[in-house]
Amino acid sequence: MKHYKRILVTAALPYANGPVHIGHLAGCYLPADIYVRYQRAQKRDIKFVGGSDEHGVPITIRAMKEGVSPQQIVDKYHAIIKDSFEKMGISFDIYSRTSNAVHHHTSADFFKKLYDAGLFEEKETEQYYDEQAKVFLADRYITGTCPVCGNPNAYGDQCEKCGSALSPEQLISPRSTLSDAVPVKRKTKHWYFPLQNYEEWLKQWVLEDHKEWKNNVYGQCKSWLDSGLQSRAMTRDSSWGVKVPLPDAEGKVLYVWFDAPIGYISATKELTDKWEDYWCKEDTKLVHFIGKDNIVFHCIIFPSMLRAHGNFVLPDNVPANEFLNIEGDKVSTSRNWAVWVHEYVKDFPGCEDVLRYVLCANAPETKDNDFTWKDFQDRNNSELVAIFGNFINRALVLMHKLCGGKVPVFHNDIIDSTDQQLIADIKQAVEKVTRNLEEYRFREALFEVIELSRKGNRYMQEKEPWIKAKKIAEGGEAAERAQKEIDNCLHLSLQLTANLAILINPFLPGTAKKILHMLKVVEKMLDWENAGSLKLLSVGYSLRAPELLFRKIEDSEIAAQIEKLKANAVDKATVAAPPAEDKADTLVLKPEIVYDDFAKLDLRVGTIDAASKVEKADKLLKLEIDLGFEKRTIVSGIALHFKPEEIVGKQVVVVANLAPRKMRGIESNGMILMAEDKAGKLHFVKPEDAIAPGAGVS
Ligand code: B3M
Ligand code: ZN
Repeated sequence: MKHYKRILVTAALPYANGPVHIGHLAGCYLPADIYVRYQRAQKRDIKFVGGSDEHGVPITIRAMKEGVSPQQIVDKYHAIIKDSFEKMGISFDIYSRTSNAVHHHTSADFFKKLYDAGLFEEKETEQYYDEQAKVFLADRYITGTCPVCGNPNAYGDQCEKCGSALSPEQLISPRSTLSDAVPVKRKTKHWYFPLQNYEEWLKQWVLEDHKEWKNNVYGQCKSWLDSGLQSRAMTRDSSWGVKVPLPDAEGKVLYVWFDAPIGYISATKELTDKWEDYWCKEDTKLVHFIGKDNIVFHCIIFPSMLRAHGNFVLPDNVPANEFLNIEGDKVSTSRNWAVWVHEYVKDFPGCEDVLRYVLCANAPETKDNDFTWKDFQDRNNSELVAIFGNFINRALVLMHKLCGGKVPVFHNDIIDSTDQQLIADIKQAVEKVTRNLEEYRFREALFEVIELSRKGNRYMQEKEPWIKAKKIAEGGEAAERAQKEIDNCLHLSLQLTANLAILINPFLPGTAKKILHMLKVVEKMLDWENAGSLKLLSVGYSLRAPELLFRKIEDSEIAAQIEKLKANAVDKATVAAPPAEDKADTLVLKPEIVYDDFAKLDLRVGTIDAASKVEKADKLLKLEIDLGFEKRTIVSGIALHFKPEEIVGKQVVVVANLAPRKMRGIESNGMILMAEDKAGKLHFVKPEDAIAPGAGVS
């Protein structure tokens, strides 16, 4: 193992075009924070940097749609995001933003250095431009008439009516979907970074030298490298972003994925004059915490940029998590299927540690995982309250009752095997927690801490100090012995409590603080080197009265959250996936199912008899579908993709046994299957030749 002198931890810079949800926390901010708090307790030289990613197309489009400036958008969300992190105890040493001047300089200089070294390819291409919105248009932002079938609403890359693959050039009378203006062709020049030149080096560096990376990370890198890398444009035509630092680059900015990771460097610069120690010295351990959709950028593209630049260290590890689903469904910001952090902290004040606990205990470390409110409640009530909190509370209450409010002496002469077992358990737990934390297995580490408190409860149960207390009244030798046994039990239980404070601190820092307060000890006690010690509290020291660490969470609170989630969600069928711009392709399948799961679906061919817009719902169409044996009303979220009159007569595949559901007051009886292409456009799934409606599909 390499010896490192200092550690630099980064957590992905969230886009400042919306608030953060619990999936973000579970994906990278919480694990990063746990790791950092642990390393700080180890007294290592560590810095934790983050900030908002304030550039990129989604931000400019959002600004355009809301009729405000991009700066107004990022100002708003940067403040909300920063506040959410603070409230949740994500302890960045700096939380910066990429619209800062230092970042603009740093990323422009980075680009210039690669440019001067001749490491970019310059290419000129022709692209459609919207003169009104003043932006170049990606294919999916252009519509026009299909040259094949005459459909007036074909997209720049495909006609949905006849299925022809198109390019924007082929559209008759093309229009911009942003402003409805007629787009014009413009030549545009961009600078491409030839990733293929780094392929051989990457294969060695990732696939050979970093076999220890998590399977999900290593696997994704391998599949990118196996399919071959290509040049990637590192500039965009836009007025929002870091200006390309070249004389002939008016209206060009750096591609958001070029500048954003350099934001880690800029933030470190802002944080400390010694930033070069962290970025340029080989004995720095650089760790990027990210979600799985950012893997290629952090493991392939950014390292290639760093290598091309030459002055900087490369990441030692990129412990990316998978996704956290909510109540069985993928988080979707456009559908508002999410638990927002700024709302959680308002709804559950004082329960920040509970969310930290649940998200870590259930972290999507190796596969996608599900957050449910029921699980949240169960983990709080039956783990935090009933095990961890209960043990500490018992230890303190009994100490006050049976030992006069002071730490009792430990009588070595009567130590027994139960005591010895507990002592061994403490030492072993410390080792396991430490190893798991070092190796980024936060779930397991947390599990070991809770296990240890469970053992504390068992110990107490076996020792039964409350029964022994009855003997004291009897007086004599038996009473003396009983008091000694009580002393030993509570002495060890209190030392265990102090140890639990140290071990839980990286995960639940607020809880660790509360324990410190009860034990009347200073924060220094939380230093990791104290973990495993049985001399953390001195004999005769008087402690405060216990206060409850966690409160019970009631059924009504959970019901209210589930209700809120469902009420605020836009129906799934009504929203197409957000544009895939600035996202890596996800190569990951849903978990395997058995045939029986599939066989539960009753799929039928239907014919659309009628279609009409649903009032006050831009995205919904009300469809009357003929299933042969009956007619059905189905509400479908395809209105942005199809005009009602275009789809009458089309055949579709219907999920015919889906439970009915009300949308905008209309009962929808089933749903229709649609395929979604990369650009987020929808296509009908239908039999190749027209057949009688009602036919089963399997
Ligand atoms: N803003 C993408 C995201 O939030 C991006 C991360 C940048 S990290 C340098 O998924
Ligand atoms: Zn067509």
